[in-house]
Amino acid sequence: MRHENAAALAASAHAKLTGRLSVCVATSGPGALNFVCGVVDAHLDRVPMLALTGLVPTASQGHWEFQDIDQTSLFGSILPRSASCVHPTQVAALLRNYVGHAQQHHETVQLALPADILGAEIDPDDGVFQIDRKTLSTPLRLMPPPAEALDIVAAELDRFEQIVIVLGRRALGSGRAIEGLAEKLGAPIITSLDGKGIVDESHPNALGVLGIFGFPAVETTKRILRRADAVLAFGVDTLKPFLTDDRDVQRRALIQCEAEFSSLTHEYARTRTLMGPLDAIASGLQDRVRGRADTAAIAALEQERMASMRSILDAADAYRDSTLAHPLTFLLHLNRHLDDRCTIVLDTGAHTVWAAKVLQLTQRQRVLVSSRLGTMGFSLPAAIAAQLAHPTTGSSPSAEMEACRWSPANWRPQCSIGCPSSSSSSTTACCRMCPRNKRHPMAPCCGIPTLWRSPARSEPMGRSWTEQQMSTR
Ligand SMILES: Cc1ncc(C[n+]2csc(CCOP(=O)(O)OP(=O)(O)O)c2C)c(N)n1
Repeated sequence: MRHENAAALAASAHAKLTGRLSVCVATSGPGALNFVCGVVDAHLDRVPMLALTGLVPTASQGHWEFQDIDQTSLFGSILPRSASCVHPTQVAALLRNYVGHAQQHHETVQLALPADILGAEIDPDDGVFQIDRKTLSTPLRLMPPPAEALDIVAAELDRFEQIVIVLGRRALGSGRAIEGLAEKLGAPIITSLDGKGIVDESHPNALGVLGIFGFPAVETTKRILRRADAVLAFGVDTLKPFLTDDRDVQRRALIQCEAEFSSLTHEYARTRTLMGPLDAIASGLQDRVRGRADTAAIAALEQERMASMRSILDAADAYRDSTLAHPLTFLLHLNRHLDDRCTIVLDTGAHTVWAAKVLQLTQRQRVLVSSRLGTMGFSLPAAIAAQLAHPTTGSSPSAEMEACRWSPANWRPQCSIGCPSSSSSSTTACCRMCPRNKRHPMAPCCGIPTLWRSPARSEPMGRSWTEQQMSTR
C-alpha cells in the first residue's frame, strides 16, 4: 500500500471479512498520523486489529526532534490501548497482552516501536522472548445455551404480539437458521447495513436494510417497527434505529443474542440475553417457539416490497432515452451477475444508499462497508483485502461483470425489458434466483420488467452476453 490510511483500511476490511486479528504497520511521524482514519474505522466497527507504528529513538522523544509526535496521546485518545515500548524486553509481553486484548474484546490496539528498540541486539535464549504459544490467550468460544435457557426465552417470545428480528455483521453464517426462526415466528427480518446479505434478500420475511439505507422504504420499515413490541437481535452493533423512537427512547423489548459478552449493549435494557453460537440459538428457538399461522402480514410485506421495486424500475426507466447510465441501471444489471463467491465492497456516498436498496443478495454474499465511521476511500483497499483473503474466489470482474461497467462508448442509450434466453450461463444465474424456483422480486420471470441496456457491438464483452440480451427483445 502506498498510503498508510489505505493500509489501515485494508487491514480493517480483512478483519471484518475473516473475523481474525489483522495487523498493519506504518513508520513514525506522518506514517503513524496517516493511520488514524483506518484505525478508527476498525475500532468503531469492533474488529480485532493491531496497528504497529515506528517511532523516533527513545533518546529523541519529547523535545521536538524530526518526526517525533506523541503517539500514545494520539492513539490513546481513540483506542482502548496504546503504548510505546521503552525497552526491548517489553516487546514480547506487550504483544502478547495487546493481541490477547484485541482478540478477546474485538478491539483495535496500537503499539509504537522506537527505532533503537527495533534495532536492539537481543539474546534469543532470554526467557522473556520465549512465550509458549499454548499459553497465549485465545478468543472465548461459548457453547450453545442450555435447553432451559432456550425454553425460557422461547416462552417469552410467545408472549409478544409482533416480533421483529434484526441482524448485524456478527450474525454471519447464521442466515438460514434465522430465516427458519423468522418463518415460524411470522417475524420480518431487518438488517443493519453491515448485515446485508446475511439472509437471502428474496426471502418473503426479509425487509432489507434499515435506516437511511431503508428498503423498501424507510416509512414501511418504521411502520413495521412501530407495531412491534419486541426486537430479537442477532449480532447487531447499532441497536438504536431498531429499538427507539425519534427521541432515542427505548420503545420495545430487546432480546439480545450474541456470541461474546463484550458485544452486549450497555445502552439499552435487555429483557432476555442468550449467549452462544448464533445459528445454534436461532435453531434452538425455532424448535421451541409456537408457530404463528397468520402469514397475512408477511404477504402484505412482500406486496409492498414488489411495489417499491416497481417504483425503482420506473425510476430507472425514466432514463431510457438518456445518454447517462443511472446507478439503478448498473445495480439492476449487477444483481444478475452476483454469484455466491462475490464479496461486495461499498464505499460511502449516495451510491451506498442505492446499493443498500437495489442490490438483492440472494446467496448470502459478504458485504464490506465502513459502517460506523462511513469513510470515503474504503472500498478500494477493502477490495484488495478481500482479494488477499480469498485469492481464488476474489473480486476480479468476469467478462459479464465487464459488461456492466459503464462508459459512454460501451452503452447505447436504450433500455428494454424481457427475460433472458434459456441457453447462457447468465440465464442459469438468473434462474437460480427465479421466483418459479425461489422468490426474487428482481428476476425477470416474476412479471416485473427487468431493465437492461444493450451494449454496442464494438464493446469488449463476451458474445454470449450480447446474444443473450438481444434474444430477450
Ligand atoms: C474521507 C471522507 N471525507 C469526506 C466524507 C463526507 N462525505 C460523505 S459522502 C461524500 C460525497 C461522496 O461523493 P462521491 O464519492 O462522488 O459518491 P456519490 O455520493 O456520488 O455516490 C462526502 C464528501 C467522508 N465520509 N469521508
